[in-house]
Amino acid sequence: MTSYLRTPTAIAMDPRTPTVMSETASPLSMATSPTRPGPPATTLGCPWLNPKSFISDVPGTTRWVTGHMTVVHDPLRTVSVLEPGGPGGCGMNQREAVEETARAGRCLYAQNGGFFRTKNGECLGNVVSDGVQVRDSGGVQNAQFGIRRDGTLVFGYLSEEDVLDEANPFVQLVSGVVWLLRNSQVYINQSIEAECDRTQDTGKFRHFVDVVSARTAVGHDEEGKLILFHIDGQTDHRGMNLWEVADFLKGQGVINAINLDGGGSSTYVANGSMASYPSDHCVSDPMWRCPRRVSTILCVHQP
Ligand code: NDG
Repeated sequence: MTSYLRTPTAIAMDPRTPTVMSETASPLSMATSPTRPGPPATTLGCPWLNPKSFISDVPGTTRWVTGHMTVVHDPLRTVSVLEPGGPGGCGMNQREAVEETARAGRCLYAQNGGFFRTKNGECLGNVVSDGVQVRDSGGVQNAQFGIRRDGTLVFGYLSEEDVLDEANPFVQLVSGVVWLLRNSQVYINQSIEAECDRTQDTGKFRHFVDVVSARTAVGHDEEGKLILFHIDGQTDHRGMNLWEVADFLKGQGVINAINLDGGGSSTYVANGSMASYPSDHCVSDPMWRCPRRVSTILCVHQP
């Protein structure tokens, strides 16, 4: 179903919440410095960042999942949506391994982000990267995650006017498919009704939701901290369906969350190295698994 939004219903997390440290950064200055200066990426002395790994059983099943949750205290200054391979990557329909894009962006931690057209690599949805509007979905309704110039975290559905707002513009914006949690409630059935399922290629919308697979998501907790989430899997065999992801995140105190690109695209990079187990078979020898070249990534970097 392709749907276009009439009334915006996104949830905004006000940055004035005391625990959110947000300093307004100029999108212009961010736009002009795509590569961050300074020493090689390291997590030493980053009290604003808390990466965790887990091996958890999925309630009610015999399945175990492995993954990562990365908690970021100051997302306005430390989280960027990056185009594949660097600025201009979406315009060239480029796809790149998360490790490569993360290296160029000097990311401490990174995971894959938005969906792409599998036939030609086209980035899908809205993309705003470090203050630069790269791509506009033209009002197609899918779950969004964005950060506005004043540090407000935005989750949910956006009208075209919202996306283009100039008073408090988005400095980062990426589109997923399925608003997993809305105000602490599972919002999957409503998402199936409301969203454009042509953004994903896993099959019918319901199958995309119900199948176990590797998954990637982003959300926030009640203090306004950003939560990056990733699990390993293999479509139909291992991982979680979206109901299980939503329950897991809810159990971790996540208030709003959206589902990002998953399956073979699910990748987590820590300190420059891939820390996830990809599900795509390598072309050279299918015995081995190879990271997929993907579209945008979410990058956690030094302020
Ligand atoms: C992954 C997605 C698929 C999407 C493709 C390209 C899952 C389970 O990447 O839907 O079309 O973005 O999220 N699979 O294979």
